[in-house]
Amino acid sequence: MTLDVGVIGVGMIGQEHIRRLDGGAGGSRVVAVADADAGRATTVADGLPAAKVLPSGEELVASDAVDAVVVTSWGPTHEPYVLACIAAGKPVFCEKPLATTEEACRNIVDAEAAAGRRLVQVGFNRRYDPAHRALKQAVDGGAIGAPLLVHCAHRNASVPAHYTRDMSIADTAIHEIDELRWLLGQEIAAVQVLAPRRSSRGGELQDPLLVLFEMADGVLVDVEVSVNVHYGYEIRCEISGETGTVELADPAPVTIRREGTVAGLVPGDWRERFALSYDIELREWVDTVAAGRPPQGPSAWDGLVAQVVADAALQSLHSGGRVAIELPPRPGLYAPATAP
Ligand code: ISE
Repeated sequence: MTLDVGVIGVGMIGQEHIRRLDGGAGGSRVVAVADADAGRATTVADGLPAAKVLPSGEELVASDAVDAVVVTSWGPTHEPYVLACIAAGKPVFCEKPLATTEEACRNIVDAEAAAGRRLVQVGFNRRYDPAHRALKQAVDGGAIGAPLLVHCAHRNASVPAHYTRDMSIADTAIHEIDELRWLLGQEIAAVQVLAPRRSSRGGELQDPLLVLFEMADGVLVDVEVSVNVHYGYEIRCEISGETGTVELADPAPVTIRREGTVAGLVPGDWRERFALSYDIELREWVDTVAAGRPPQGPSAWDGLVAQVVADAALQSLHSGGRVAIELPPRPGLYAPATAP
C-alpha cells in the first residue's frame, strides 16, 4: 500500500523530507502540503505529481486524502499540529524539537497517553545514522566494557543569520541529548554549560560552548558545540570504557595523499553528513506506519525528555552552575527503551 503523506512546513528540512517521501524507493507519496508562506507551498506542490496545497496545517491534518503527517514547520508551531494528528488518530512524524517548551511537550505526551497508542515519532535522525548505530552496537555488545567517559564535538561550518545563542542548545546540542540517552541507555542526571573564550567569527553568539552531562550511572560526558568553524561540518563521539574505546570513524569516504600532505574531504553541512540517516529514518517510518504498526523510533516521551534537559542546559548557560534534571513521571505507554 502507498502511504499518502501530508507535509506541514515546506522550508529547507521539509523539502529534504519531501524529496525522500515522494517518488523515492519507499512506498509513499506526498498528496498535500501547507505552509505559512502560501507562495512557497505552491512552488513546492508544483514540483510534485500528486500534491495539493491546503490553506492550513489544521485542514491538512483533517483531510481524508492524508493517511499520515510530517510536521516540519517552525518549532513553536509543532504542538497544535501534533495534537491535531493525535486527535484524528493519524501517525505523525515531527521534526526535532517535538515542541519548544516542556509544557507543550507534556501536552503531547499526555494526549498520546490518553489515546492509548503511539502515533508520534520525533526526528532525532542520529539513531538512524549507520556510524552511530555501529557505535551503539559496539557498546551494547560489550566491545569496550562498561562505558566511563564520552567525548563529543558538534561543529557547524556556519549558521543562518536568525540563529541565536540559545539555539546552540535548543536546536543543536539537543541531538547529543537524545543520542547520549539512546547510546548509553541511561537518563541524564545533571548538566552544566561552560562558556570559554568567544570565537571572533561568531558575532554576538556565545560560540563555542562546552556542555557537561552527568549520566544517571555516573558516566561523564563533554560536548563541544561550535557553530562557526568554517572548515566544514563535523560530528565526533568517542566512548572510553573499562576495556577499550570506540569512536566514530572519519566520515571522509577517501583519503588523498599528495604534495607531502594527507587529506580527506569534510562534509559541508548536516544534510550531506546525515543524508543516509534521513533516508533510513523516513523509510523505516513509512514501512512501519503503512503496515498499520505504531512507530518504533524516538517517541513523544523522548521529545519531552530532550526538552527538559535542554531547558536545564539553558538555565545553566544563563545563570551558571550545575543543574540537576528532574523528569516528570513516565506514562506506561512509553516502555523504558523506545530506541529503534
Ligand atoms: C540543525 O537544525 C540540525 O538539526 C543539525 O543537525 C545541527 O547540526 C544544526 O546545528 C541545527 O541547526
